[in-house]
Amino acid sequence: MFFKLGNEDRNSKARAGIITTEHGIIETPIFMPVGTIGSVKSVHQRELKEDIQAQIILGNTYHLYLRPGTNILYKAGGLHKFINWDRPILTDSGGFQVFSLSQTRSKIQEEGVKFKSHIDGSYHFFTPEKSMEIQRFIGGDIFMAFDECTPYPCDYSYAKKSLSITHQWLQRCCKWCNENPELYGYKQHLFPIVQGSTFDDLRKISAEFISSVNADGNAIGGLSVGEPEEEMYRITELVTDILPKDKPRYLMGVGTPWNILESISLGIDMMDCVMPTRNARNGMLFTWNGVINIKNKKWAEDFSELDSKGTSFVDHDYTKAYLRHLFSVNEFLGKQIASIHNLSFYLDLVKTARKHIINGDFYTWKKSIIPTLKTRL
Ligand code: PRF
Repeated sequence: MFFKLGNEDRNSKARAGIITTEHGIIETPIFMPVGTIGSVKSVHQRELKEDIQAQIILGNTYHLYLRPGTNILYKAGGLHKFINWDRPILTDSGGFQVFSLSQTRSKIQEEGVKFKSHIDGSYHFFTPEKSMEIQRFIGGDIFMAFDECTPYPCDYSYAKKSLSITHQWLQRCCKWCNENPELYGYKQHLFPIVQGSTFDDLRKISAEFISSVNADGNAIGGLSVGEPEEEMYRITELVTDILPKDKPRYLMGVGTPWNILESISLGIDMMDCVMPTRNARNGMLFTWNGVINIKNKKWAEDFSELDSKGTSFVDHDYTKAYLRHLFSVNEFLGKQIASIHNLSFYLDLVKTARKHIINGDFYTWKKSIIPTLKTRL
């Protein structure tokens, strides 16, 4: 069985479960570190596994297709072998990155999307079939349908037209997958993506259509793209109320520690975001006591350990004053320490949330902890 639903919280829609893939199990709710181009930026695979205890990481079709390309990935025996990561991998389909990174406005047609590489300006054309083919070469345990993530704000007529294309693309993805088996001898699970911007009726149509495909898991896209947080929560709940209960639900590109807890509370099982790593590289640390900007002068002579409640070795081996120094002289090690810290915190956050779901007190715990998590230290 791919997903086993375990405890359900009585006072919220939070649930604990287990996903089983051929590269190992994933205990949900889970946060998935983003490893866009075959590396979680500035973190070794060994640290990811042993220290951060990541259970699954992400890769991106758009980036891996441009570099190193499918030929090298295939010769390596797939992404797991290429990067020496033997736990599960999920790949995003490329659509979202095409829109956010391509040099010119990428052109979407029913057939697919034309885009200009952000690396050398060369032109490329992605179709749902092409995205599936690249994701077969990458060999992720979970891979995503090709979709369009609508921008925010988005007018109704555009969102409606875009949704219809995303749904047609899903059917083409499914057809291609049925006709083209896996390359590396293990199963890849295709997740379709609900879109529909912030329009209730479109989201409802999309969630019903996506559910009817009967995939092993389902995703919610098109959120956390600039809309107010309340809108994001409202749409997430509307969609999780429709998606099947016995399949994992993945909210794409979310978010802050409090977004993560609120999403879990609305019935989300999987999340990913560049925030813990990207913000770490800019000196922002998320902790159980609140948010720290380590570049701030106030830490210059603070010789207390980085995070007394932290689970990672960096939290106890280094002081705030030392990390601030590393940032002020722009040493690589500063970004490395901050990234390991933030990812360890995010993984600890979802692990603790899971414990509270199992204990039956998730809702009160979440409510009491969020104001502290948001505090600026
Ligand atoms: N679609 C895909 N990937 C995504 C998104 C989406 O809508 C988002 C939106 N937050 C992040 N990553 N394919």
